[in-house]
Amino acid sequence: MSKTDSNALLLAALSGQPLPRMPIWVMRQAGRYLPEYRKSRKQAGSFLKLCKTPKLASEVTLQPIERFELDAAIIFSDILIVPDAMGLSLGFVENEGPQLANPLQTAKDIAALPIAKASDLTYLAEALELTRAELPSSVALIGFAGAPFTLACYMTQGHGGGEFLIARKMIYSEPKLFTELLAKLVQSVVVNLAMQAQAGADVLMLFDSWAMQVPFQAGRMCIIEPIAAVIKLLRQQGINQPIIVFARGVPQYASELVAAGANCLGVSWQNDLAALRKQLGETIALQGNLDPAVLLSDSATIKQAASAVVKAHGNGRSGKIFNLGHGIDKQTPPENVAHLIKAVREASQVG
Ligand code: 1CP
Repeated sequence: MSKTDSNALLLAALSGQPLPRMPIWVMRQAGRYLPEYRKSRKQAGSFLKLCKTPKLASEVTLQPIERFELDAAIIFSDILIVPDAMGLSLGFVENEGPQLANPLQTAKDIAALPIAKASDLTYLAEALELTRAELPSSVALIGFAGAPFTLACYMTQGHGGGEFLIARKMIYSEPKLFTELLAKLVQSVVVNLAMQAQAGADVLMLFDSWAMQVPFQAGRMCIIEPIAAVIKLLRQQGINQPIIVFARGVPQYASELVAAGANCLGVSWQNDLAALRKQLGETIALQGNLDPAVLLSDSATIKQAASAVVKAHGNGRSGKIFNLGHGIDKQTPPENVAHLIKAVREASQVG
């Protein structure tokens, strides 16, 4: 098959066209499980330097594409660059992870919070431009952002770990203030994603990685409405790229996310993709959902588990994209990704 056909593959899957096989990419495919990533990271000196230096971010984005037959590249960046651009100052503590130096503590902090400006994220636009110029036309380029609720979790707590109790408390004690914060994040995410679309991203993805921390009665306020607003504003600006929404661990919101305008839903590994397909009918593309733990096993196990996921996607007409159900683990042997890609190609081949 020619490379150009393969390019059509991820985008064709997103628009529900018939495909010769299922496209595949891997969440966090550029990262610590790759020795070449660890080398670039060491050379850059820090994770942030890697994110903020377009040439290095682009180099790292391309590494998994050079090594494996993947159908998409996801730009190397982080969801926390948006809070950084809003003045919270992102740092990275070795062996601990990302930290925001100025987390939001008072109503005044939230009132004073600016909307992110594209001019503070030009390094990301440049990284996308460099990457699109280098990528084979066979490979789609994915831009991404954190969804408003997940960003609010980090912006109130200042770091990962824990259960984001500050954000969860605010849902009950200061719902108006929390909604105000989410509204500012909607605007900032739109600025960021519109910029990425203009810089060459073929597909946009929203990560609501902590959606499962939302109490059920606040699902509309925290997840559905902010995501619907982001999609609506992007479409109003004429941004037509397909949008993948990965709201982790909350299949109960699938129908509402379809109604919100998502073109594809990412499915977590804990959730039943076949049941979701049945529930949603042939209205939308689904992406997922192999457990990343499978990639710590052996080629026979990978083959079996991969075919089960291909089967779960079913024989319907609507879009099917193979991926993990969350990010790849840093202990994954790289050769297991090659085994996975081979297994998915074999299991999903038509005819
Ligand atoms: O080299 C290192 O030690 C840094 C580890 C690392 C990497 C490789 C971080 C810090 N971010 C990234 C890259 C990254 N982050 C990508 C790369 C593109 C790819 O997929 O190849 C993406 C898509 C993200 C997005 C991201 N960052 C999310 C959403 C996706 C998810 O996994 O749910 C989240 C929640 C983050 C925050 C973040 N950044 C880094 C870490 C370790 C974390 C998690 C912090 C925590 O909650 O403990």
